[in-house]
Amino acid sequence: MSLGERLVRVMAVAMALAFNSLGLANASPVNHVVEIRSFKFVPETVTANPGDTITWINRDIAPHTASSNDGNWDTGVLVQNASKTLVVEQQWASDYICQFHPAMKGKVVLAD
Ligand SMILES: [Cu+2]
Repeated sequence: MSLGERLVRVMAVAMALAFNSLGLANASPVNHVVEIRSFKFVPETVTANPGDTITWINRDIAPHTASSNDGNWDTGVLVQNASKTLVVEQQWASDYICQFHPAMKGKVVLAD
């Protein structure tokens, strides 16, 4: 994990704690799993709260990415059976694609 990623993660946790202390969020962070199979994101749509994590796992032989259309987040290249976990942030609501196969589409929706 790079220093930047570490910082983002620490800030996300700090924000989640701040929201919790204000009573704005009552749920514990959830890890959502998206499998990439046969050139599809499964499930295609993830509904998450800031502070939750999403793990993408590539089950295909071909390499894939999960890359937000607005450029806010990116898993980087996932080779076969590789996974990447990212912490969901407030500005994450976005469609996303695989950079190698732009016909592959997914979506992150914020719960609130
Ligand atoms: Cu792909």
